[in-house]
Amino acid sequence: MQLTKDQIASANGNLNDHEADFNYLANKLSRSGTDVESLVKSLADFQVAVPSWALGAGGTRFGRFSFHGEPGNLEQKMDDVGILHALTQTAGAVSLHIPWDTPQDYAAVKQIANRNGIVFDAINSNTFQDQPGSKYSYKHGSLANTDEAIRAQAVQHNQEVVRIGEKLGSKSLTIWLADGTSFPGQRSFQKALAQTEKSCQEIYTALPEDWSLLIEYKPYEPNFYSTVIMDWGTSFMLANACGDRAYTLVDLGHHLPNTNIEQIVATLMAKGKLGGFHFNDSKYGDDDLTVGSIKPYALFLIFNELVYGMRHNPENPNLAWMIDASHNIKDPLEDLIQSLEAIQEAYAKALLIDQIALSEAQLNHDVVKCQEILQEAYRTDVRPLLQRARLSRGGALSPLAAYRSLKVRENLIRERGMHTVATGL
Ligand code: AOS
Ligand code: ZN
Ligand code: ZN
Repeated sequence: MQLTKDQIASANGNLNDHEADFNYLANKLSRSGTDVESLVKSLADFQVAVPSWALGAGGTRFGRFSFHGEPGNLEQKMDDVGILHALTQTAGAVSLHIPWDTPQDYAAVKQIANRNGIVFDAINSNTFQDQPGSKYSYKHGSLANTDEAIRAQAVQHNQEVVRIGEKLGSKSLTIWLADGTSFPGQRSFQKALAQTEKSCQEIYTALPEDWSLLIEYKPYEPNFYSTVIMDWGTSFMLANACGDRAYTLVDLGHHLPNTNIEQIVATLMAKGKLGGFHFNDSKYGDDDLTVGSIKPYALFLIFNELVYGMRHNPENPNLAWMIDASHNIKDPLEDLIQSLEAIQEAYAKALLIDQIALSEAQLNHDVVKCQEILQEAYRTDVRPLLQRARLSRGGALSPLAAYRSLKVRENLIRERGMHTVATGL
């Protein structure tokens, strides 16, 4: 199924209310010196990758409740991203996971991507599960395994993932490792780190010249005593040990409670080493909840640093943005629409911060003013700007309302059936 611009325009209906809301806000912002046109353009240009594993109902180890009309293969997953992009105009990329999404027919997959205006962003390897047909098990680790042959198998898998990504036009490889220990004494921390560094270097040196390596960190889970790449410092160290095109990837859910993620972002960008970003939200840990559903102010503060870094740290690469969430009870497409909207909202509010006034207030040690400046931006209802950005590209006034009124899920069920199972979930 594919949504046409005409269908979306008809779902949009009359735009008079939008015009009134937009003009009111645009006038207000212009009076305080905001260039509204360029702000809307920045929003329209901002694209976030949808991971192929987010399109089906994910679930937890306690069960998985399938969602009707889920995609059953890679082509259908790409169609789903196409639907999201048509409605939101901000999901113009997909992030594949190998081997879950190894294409059978590259030409067909690329054709669907082209038809929907979707590019292939960072590609993900998987050495946290044993794959059918592989010789060794990753039960006791992959890139950090004590056994050289197992490490070699994991390195080769990553190289194979790069070859697949090359055929699709990806330019970066994301590594997330489950390697770690569940019990004290289980493994030497120093040896595990040294082996991981060596394995990462092997992967890095075999990368094509225009590729980069993104190293994700996570403090715990699935191992509950230690994770080899536990924090940004470890990832940063490994990236430095690899070379210029290796970077740290920040996943919002991969921090211990109350960690100041915005400061981590600032630190990494100052050193030109923030390469990728996984969006989600959480109450406790790596909950992978809808972006902005729990801590929208924290997301705004993080975006403030991202915006600052994008303006002031030219040595930092363009970031690979991706939503990293799974869903147990919501329609995955509706959830992704909500996440995409929350990302845009936080970005728009961060763009509204009066940076000149803020740095002046900082120099004057006017702490109250500093807070007021941030909150002035945060309290602005930026939704008319988001609507304008979407409409400027032929998207929906309200993606969620259009999704429902165009009966997308009902159509997908008609096409695919009630009980489908997405691969890799
Ligand atoms: C795992 O917790 C990480 O967030 C990964 O980025 C990602 O969710 C995983 O690679 C999906 O398989
Ligand atoms: Zn992640
Ligand atoms: Zn995660």
